[in-house]
Amino acid sequence: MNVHAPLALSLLNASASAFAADVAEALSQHPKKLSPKYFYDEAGSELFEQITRLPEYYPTRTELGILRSRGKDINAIIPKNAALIEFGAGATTKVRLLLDECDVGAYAPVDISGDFLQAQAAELRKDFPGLKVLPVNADFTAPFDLPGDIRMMPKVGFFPGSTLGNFEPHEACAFLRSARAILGKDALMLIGIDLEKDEKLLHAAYNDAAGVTGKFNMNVLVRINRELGGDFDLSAFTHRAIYNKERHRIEMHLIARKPQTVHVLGRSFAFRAGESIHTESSYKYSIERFAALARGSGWEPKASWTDADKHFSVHALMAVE
Ligand code: AVI
Repeated sequence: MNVHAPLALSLLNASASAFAADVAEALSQHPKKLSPKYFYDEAGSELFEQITRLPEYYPTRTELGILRSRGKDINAIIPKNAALIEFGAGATTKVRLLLDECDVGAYAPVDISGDFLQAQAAELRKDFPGLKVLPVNADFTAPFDLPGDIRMMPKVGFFPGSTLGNFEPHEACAFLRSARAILGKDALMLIGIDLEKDEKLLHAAYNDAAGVTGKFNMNVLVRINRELGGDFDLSAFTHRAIYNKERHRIEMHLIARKPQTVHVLGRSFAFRAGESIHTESSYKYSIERFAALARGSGWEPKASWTDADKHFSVHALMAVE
């Protein structure tokens, strides 16, 4: 028998019971609110990849454009033979742009999905034969140990995609502080942040004409039905994304089309017609507000780059002693 199987099973059970506990709490609250981290099962991750290719969803291609055009400037800032540590590991398109342009000696992607991580690492080793690829199987929002091989190398964190925008401001601050502690004292951090802009563009990006974002949002109900024995009637809910100007964030909601009672984990949860489950916030920053957040979280802004329309930004931060 594989000696790691019991550990893997207990981790699986632990994450299943965390999902169960969070859903039970989310559906008992007023207003009902669930963490966006539960979007990303296999189907949800695939739907997110589709979102990144939608004509209305500007963030991914705009950030890629910045990384492509500013590769030389980024290389000028980062130390030679650095270790690049990516927080979360999705498609490798973005990191490949950095690896093509910058003098990086090692790459350590950190992600909770071990299989996916190993597959991505194998591809990168083939394409960048001189690069040490050292995947770390861990939850990047909690403290984790860096691989011993990079202990003596200068560290550069990489957190693209404006994933920080899906954290509440206090969580964003806690993440940046934790990243500062993990990376150490002379570290740099490269981070992609979506910017405030015309509400119409934001609205279109999160209410796409093809309905992919709606499917992505609704997938969390599919997941609750499958994994927690839920009986959500998907046709009785609808996707809505609105811009909350005061709080500088797009909010995604699932709205009950009619009064109903849903059963999950053997418990009943009542919905009024029009009642919402708030499933995600996507915070949009100005350059100044992001710089203030960074300064309050152990980092000093060193440089920032945007596209010509100022839709998206990439920041280089320096760890403060
Ligand atoms: C992953 N994250 C940065 C995306 C965003 O734009 O907030 C998730 C997303 N939600 C709806 N569309 C994309």
